[in-house]
Amino acid sequence: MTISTIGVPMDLGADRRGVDMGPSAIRYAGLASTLGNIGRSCVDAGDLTVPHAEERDPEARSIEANAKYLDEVESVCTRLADEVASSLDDGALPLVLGGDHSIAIGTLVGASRDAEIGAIWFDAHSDVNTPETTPSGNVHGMPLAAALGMGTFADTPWANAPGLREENVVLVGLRSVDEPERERIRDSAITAYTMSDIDQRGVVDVTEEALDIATDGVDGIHVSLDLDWLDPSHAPGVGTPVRGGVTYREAHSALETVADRDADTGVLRSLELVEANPILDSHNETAELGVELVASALGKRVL
Ligand code: Z70
Ligand code: MN
Ligand code: MN
Ligand code: MN
Repeated sequence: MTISTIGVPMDLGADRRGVDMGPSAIRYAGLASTLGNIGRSCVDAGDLTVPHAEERDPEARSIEANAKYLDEVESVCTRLADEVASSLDDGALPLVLGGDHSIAIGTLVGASRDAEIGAIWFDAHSDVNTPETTPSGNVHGMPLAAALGMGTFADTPWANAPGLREENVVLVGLRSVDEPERERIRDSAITAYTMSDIDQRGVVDVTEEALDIATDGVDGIHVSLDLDWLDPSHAPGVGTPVRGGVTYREAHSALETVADRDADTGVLRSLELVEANPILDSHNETAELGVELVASALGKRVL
């Protein structure tokens, strides 16, 4: 299946600037040649146009409070959803390059327009804040809540992923969860695995179970990979590094587990790599690691 790359140079959902250069850094790290080397054909759809912060007013919000640049996020995510849906229509696998994690709203909406989907969220954070609970106002802390229509996102149909149900959403690798997010996860049907679960059970066991849950009764799954999922010693180029993340090998093992399941059942529908920030990185190593992990998810094998 052809991979259709869509760049989204979005930094309006996060406080640290520079993540808008992520798509360039990921391409520069050799994405196309790496995918070619593992025998995957790849078409690059280029980047969506994203406004720059300097030309916008962060206070111009479409929900009364606490979601910075939500109007701009809506505009970009609506276009992204169309791009993702049309890639899927063409029989391709969309690979969305961020940008901050707010773009996942568009990816999830597009990926679930004509299908029931599950989602696996590899991330240090749970990203289920809403404008009522956010400590920062940053939309990259809200995309899952938005896609699931939680809180005031019930009133923003553009942000709700039509074919995504809480029962098929699985968070993996959590270590930074705000108190209201903790309650929201407890009160929901979302499944969440913390770093402690990975410590105790191993990343392959946890990922296998995450796949069982995400794939249950759906047409396919979306895999969203926030690079702050990894320990900052391996992925320093992210806006909000949190110590105690997965190691280089654990990350590869998890994505190889996804690839194995996909080889057996063809369940992987869409993939997303977000939060690479070249300004905070050292010699593009975080983007390079991102490319390697995408290759593992798409079936790279040593032998
Ligand atoms: C916090 C918030 C977040 C990524 C930080 C942080 C969220 N829970 N997500 N970095 N990728 O502001 O909502
Ligand atoms: Mn910019
Ligand atoms: Mn995230
Ligand atoms: Mn994160």
